[in-house]
Amino acid sequence: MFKRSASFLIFIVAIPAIIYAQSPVVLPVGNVTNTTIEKQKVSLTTTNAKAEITVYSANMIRVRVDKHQLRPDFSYAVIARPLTTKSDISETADVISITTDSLRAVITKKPFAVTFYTLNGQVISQDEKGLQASWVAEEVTAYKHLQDGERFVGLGEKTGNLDRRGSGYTNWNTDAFGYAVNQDPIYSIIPFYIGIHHGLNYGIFLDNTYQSDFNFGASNDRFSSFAAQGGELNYYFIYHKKLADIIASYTALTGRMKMPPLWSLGYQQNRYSYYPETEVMRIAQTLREKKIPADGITLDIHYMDKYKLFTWDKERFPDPSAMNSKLEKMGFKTTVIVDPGIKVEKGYEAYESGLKNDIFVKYTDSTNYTGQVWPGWCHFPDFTSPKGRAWWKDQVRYFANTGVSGIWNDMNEIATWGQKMPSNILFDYDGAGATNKQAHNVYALQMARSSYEGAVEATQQRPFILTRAGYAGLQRYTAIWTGDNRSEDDHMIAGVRLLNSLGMSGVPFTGMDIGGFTGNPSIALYARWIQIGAFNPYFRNHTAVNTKSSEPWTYGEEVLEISRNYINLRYQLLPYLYSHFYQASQTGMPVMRSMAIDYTFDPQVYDIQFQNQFFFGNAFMVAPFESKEQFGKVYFPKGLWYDFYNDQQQQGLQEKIIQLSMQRLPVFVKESSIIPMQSLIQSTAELPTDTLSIHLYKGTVTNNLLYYEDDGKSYDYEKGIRYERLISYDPIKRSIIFSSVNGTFKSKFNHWKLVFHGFSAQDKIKGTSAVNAEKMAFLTPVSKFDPQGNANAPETINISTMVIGNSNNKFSITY
Ligand code: NBV
Repeated sequence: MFKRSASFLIFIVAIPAIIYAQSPVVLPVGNVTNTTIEKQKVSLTTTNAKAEITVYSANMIRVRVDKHQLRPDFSYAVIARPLTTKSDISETADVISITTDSLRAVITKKPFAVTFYTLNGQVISQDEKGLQASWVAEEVTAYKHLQDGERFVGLGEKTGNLDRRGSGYTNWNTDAFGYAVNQDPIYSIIPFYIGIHHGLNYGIFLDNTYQSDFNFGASNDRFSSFAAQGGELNYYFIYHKKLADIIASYTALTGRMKMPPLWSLGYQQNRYSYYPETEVMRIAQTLREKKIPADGITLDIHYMDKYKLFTWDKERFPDPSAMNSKLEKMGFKTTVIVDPGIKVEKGYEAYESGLKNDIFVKYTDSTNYTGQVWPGWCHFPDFTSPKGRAWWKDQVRYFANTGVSGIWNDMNEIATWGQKMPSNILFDYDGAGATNKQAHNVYALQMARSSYEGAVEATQQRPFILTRAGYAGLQRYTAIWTGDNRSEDDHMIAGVRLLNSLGMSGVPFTGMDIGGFTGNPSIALYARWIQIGAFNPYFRNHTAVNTKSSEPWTYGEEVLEISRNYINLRYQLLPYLYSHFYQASQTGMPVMRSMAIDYTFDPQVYDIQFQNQFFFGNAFMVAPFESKEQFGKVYFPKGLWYDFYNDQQQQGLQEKIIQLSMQRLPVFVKESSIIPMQSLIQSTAELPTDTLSIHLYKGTVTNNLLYYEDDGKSYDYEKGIRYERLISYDPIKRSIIFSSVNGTFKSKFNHWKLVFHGFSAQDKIKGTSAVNAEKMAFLTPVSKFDPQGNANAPETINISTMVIGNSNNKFSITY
């Protein structure tokens, strides 16, 4: 009896292994047969593979597995090398354990499987028993056990809900004109996501440029998985207690953005296309006449001579340098679009020099690949070759020489008519050689890199670079926008989620076409969209050819006033925004933040009613609603909240129904916030008054802001020519401390006006100057256009203020 049941047991246990081993198409990694341990790295041989586990930092472990010998290490995304860090690696007959200061990885040998634990033994992530990692033909997949209640966020520019549980995604850069709000894939890919369960969160970055597929429990209740159609299983596992630190580690690995030019944070007016020159000047002039602050004008494909790159249409733009310098004098910078396709045309300079330098991507028989785009049949520069990049860098000088300040990289998925670029196109891949299957997803990243490096070399200033497609690490070179959305309410809201997801995937400089690219928005939709746009990192207004113009005056007087109100606000908030961009450049923390970053373990944040609420920097919580809604439900996370427009206070951990109005976007300020603001300017070329207003919101939690300034255009800040000052609010000590200044840049502001919100007379604020009682308003009341009506009443706030001279020394305010 005993004997029988024992053999029965063995039989049950053995079944999966037998099926696996006999499966004609699934090749498992298999059992570990050999181990070599050196310092922070374990190299393994298994039945069917080679593997390498490296401690990258105390919080990051890299796993590489391939059917072959591991190839030389190369990545377009990763710029960091492993940090020397304490790690204990031990081995027994069954397992290898790696312990760092913050996590433990245990590799079982039979079969090869990895589990990541916290130091107190909680499972963070583990390979799914029985499946682990395996190949089906060239496709490699890692299967991770789906944890109870596990959520997934991030994965870059992906449609869908904030919590991606139950969904699957494909990573393949795709031209997705007028995409549906649930379409996948769209333009850009970043194979990095964050998993959340049982009060823990971790990140996984699959650094593999082939098409990859992520499954977060779609069509199964057992695993989450990530797969690549070729190449090695090469992923980085990141563990931190806070989600923000996972972003910091991920961006330490793949790089952070540098400071953008200040002007690029202003309002940017685009359309497909503004031409001829008189039309461009009319737009610029009207923005100034109507007092709509703006910094950027963008020229779409019609500036070129028959869409040929590095040319100007001589009739439409007879003297581009003169036009750009006129614009510059009016406080505008010009951005031009570039596409990768170089027209095949004898005698056309870019074509001839491309041929001469042999920089185009090729078929396997060494002929140049030809595909069709705007100019007709084209060849495409190989941005994965140093030679191709050098050529492009030389070409983009052309723009710098005509006074262009921004380069907008479009169609770089690569988009071609037919959208079926063959697989047998060869790329240099920095010497390693690759087919389109491996190189496709990094083409755009390398194009943006070439534009960025070319512009920096030509001007020695910070350029504004924009891309449509990309890959992990794109933040090092470029801003990104979400392509050809539609003028529909759900697109506006889906756009918010796209930007939030990009932010959690390491990209802080993001925007979307305000008003929608295809079609025409209603008046109310345009108004709501421009309000939301004022709280997007990249404030881009754009529309397609054959649609209504997208300038703020197109939608009537009321919308013009509403737009002006919010664009004005954006310009007044530039010191706050700029400080947050500096934070992004130092820590990777995005400017536009999903609530999941700071309130990761609050389930309400993922509720579909509230998942679109986002933070703009540390202080503002924005609740975007569709323009047709009369009422909206807002979720207030833990803490105390102020209504931005009237300072009404609201306790957190509550939902509240609010009345909506076309004139006003619901915005709330978190308690203890510190918000530096300047006087209104019409463009960043204009200096604000020399008083910086610092708004302080009384609260119960400590908070600080690193206030930042620099010259707004050069890289001198990297040499210390910057102005940094930490402002710390401590409600227990009842103090606000302004640290002494760090850096050698001289602030634009000689006076600091401290503006106290929520403080009362009993608070007895004490500083170096007297306290005054004042009233203020953030918005100008919108006129009532009916001649019978009166103007709308302003929403005012009672504040206390104190003006102090700005010296570089430390000082404090107490209350
Ligand atoms: O260059 C024209 C457009 C541009 O306006 C848009 O922003 C890009 O996403 N471009 C795509 C080419 C194709 C438009 C149908």
